[in-house]
Amino acid sequence: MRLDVVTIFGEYLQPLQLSLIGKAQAEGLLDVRVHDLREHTHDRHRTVDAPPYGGGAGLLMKPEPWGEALDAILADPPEGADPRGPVLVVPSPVGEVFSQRAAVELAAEPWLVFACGRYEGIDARVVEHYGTRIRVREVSLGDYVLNGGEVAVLAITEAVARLLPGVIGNAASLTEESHAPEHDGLLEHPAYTKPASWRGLDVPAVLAGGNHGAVDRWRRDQALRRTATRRPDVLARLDPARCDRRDLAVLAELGWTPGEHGFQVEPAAVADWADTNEP
Ligand code: JCQ
Repeated sequence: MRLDVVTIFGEYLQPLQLSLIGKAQAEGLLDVRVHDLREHTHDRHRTVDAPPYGGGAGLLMKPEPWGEALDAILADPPEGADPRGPVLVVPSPVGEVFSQRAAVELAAEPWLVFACGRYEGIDARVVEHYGTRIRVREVSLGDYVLNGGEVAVLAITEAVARLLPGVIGNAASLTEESHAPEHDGLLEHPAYTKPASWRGLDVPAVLAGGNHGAVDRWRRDQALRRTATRRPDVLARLDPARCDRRDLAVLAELGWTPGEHGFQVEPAAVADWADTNEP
């Protein structure tokens, strides 16, 4: 997979040389190329920013350096590129929320281009223009603001690259994790290792009891409870058809009832959760 990253802070992408992503690059599974946007300016100050039309705080990124930088990248496709070209990924607080599903979709692409905005963002015509030439995805990591797209690119790249064949040795560690479809989208159960007792806290006895059926059931209960309390939005989308009687009993105890497509709870629980999680 080829990844081109356009940024004014190339040093921010240095962590991609480390650990599994660095190893994947050394092994030729991944080809990451970082491009300095300022190489596509033509004034003595290498200007990439300007004030917004219509007024307002801060500066925007001018479109011309972006046009030159992205055109140069598009003119140099990797072997085996999709005829539609790369997907242009633009981290942005106003993008679609990034997810494991989006990571799986991007991992199926042979070529991704990332555009790292800074200041108050990039002139809107850049996304508008490239949207007529290639596939563009504006992607948010969540409802908070970063100083630029670079840290988002690190996160997205890690989520995508670890799905590539050969990047993670143990394929089971990919399917046994939170957000894997076979977990019905539930959060993962808590996990424990040695010692059996630590600072007065004991590992739940069922986990050391050797009864695999009981372990599976305990883990499912914990996953349901965790999801209900921490992510009511996720629990609301749980498919009742994938729940057994015990699941329904655990959820009923927490105030959740099955409906046509998902689950419902006393509205107060969702309001409480929003109060603590939304600005
Ligand atoms: C990503 N959640 C927040 C900041 C403007 C493209 O325009 C801009 C990009 C950024 C960087 O991304 C984020 C972000 N997910 O702040 C401002």
